[in-house]
Amino acid sequence: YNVAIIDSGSGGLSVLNTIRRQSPELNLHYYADSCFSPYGEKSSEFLKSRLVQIGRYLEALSEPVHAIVLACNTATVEGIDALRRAVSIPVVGVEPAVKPALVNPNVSRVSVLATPVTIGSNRLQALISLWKNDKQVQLISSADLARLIDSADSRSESALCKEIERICSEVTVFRPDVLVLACTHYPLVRDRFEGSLHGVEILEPSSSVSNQLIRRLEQEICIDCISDEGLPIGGVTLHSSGDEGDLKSLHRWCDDQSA
Ligand code: DGN
Repeated sequence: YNVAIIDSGSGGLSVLNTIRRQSPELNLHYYADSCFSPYGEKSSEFLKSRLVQIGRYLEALSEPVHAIVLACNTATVEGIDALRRAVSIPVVGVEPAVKPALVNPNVSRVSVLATPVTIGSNRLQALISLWKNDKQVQLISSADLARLIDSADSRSESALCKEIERICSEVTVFRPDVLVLACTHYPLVRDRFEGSLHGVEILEPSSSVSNQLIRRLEQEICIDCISDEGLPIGGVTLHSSGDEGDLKSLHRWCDDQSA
């Protein structure tokens, strides 16, 4: 079975790596919209029209795609409905791991880190209001972090370190129990957050997205995706709206380098 995964750049590879670990038999197509990344401050109209175009491109691949994972919080907030209307296959979006953080009785303070679009979205606000009760929530937005993770050059490495330092000092002042990474790019540098934020649990949604994908595939096309021994190992194909260099730099975030 073929599944396509979309993100503005490399972020969705955090979701791809988890899907691949949980369901190695799936054949995965990864689409990075590198030519138009980052998505973090793009208009809603622009994101919708990009997603519709990408959805049509993926549906027209010579191997039929059975489901799409929109592995980008920003694009899910702005355009998942437009993408669902444009294609005839199931589309699974990504939801920030706010609920699992807030329903935990041992947690009283939660920081949420995301792009400006996600932080300002009604969807995130609604999720927080639904589960907040008497808990304290800190919202931190970064306009640059996703772009810096996408960039491979050494100049952006020092800017990346600075931005992570800025975020970690804001988080440290708030003293949360949990940090929710609400942009799929951020788990790719999870170890850097862990290195600076001792005692703060870090949550990200890639396992829930992967489980939701399997449920949708089972419901919609009546297949049994749960790995059986002897099933073939699927492959990964990388697609990008950018150039060769963008495709090369995506490789470094794939857990399985043969992708
Ligand atoms: N990975 C995207 C997300 O989850 O929001 C990042 C968007 C971007 O391009 N800034």
